[in-house]
Amino acid sequence: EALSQPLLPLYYGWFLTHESGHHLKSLCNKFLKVMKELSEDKKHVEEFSLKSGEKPIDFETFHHEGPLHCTTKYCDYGSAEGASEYSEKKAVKDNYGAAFKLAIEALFITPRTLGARVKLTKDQLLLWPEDDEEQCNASLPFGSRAHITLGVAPGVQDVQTGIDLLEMVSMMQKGDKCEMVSEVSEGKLSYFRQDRWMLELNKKEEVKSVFSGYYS
Ligand code: ACK
Repeated sequence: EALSQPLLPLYYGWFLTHESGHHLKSLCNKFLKVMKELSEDKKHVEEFSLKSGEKPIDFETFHHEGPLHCTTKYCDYGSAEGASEYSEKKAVKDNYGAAFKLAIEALFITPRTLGARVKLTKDQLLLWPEDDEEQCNASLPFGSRAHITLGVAPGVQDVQTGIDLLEMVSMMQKGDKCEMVSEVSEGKLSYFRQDRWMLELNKKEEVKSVFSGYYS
């Protein structure tokens, strides 16, 4: 028997296919290898010695649970503000279960999080929630938070990945981006102070995904 009330998910988002998830993880491992080599290279000791009192990044302790995905709207099963409005949107209903290609433009790492920055198309932005507070506060372009969490440090929540990304995007907008550290074969690696790094890929990586809700 059908329920009279709709069920709202923990979040809506694009879920990577098995194959694309695999592909993204191997790209990420290459990035971590570059970072590890850099951290062992004496030339870059400065960038890796933290002055903010945080411990240096230990890549080995990062972990991620659940499916690889790019969150659009966090609904908390309906408790989050704007959850039911979002689920009623025409774009959300029309695209539920549809397949999308997502473009990965960068990978980033901080002492707390490891993620992939997603560049959304106009059509994909129709599924982006209008009420992203942090993004509005920092007056960043719509969809700036779009990312896939690949790992978080022990005791850190996944939501931090998007917050870390927004901070880096905000610094980039202000021209506050610290120096480009090196050109590696995959792209340009930049350092953002306090052990934050971003690898802007020369060639955007495409991953396949399905737009859906996560209910567990
Ligand atoms: O890595 P994420 O994008 O960060 O995917 C997970 C997913 O929802 C399930 O926890 C994201 N998430 C959690 N809380 C929030 C929030 N308040 N705003 C936006 N995304 C959130 C989390």
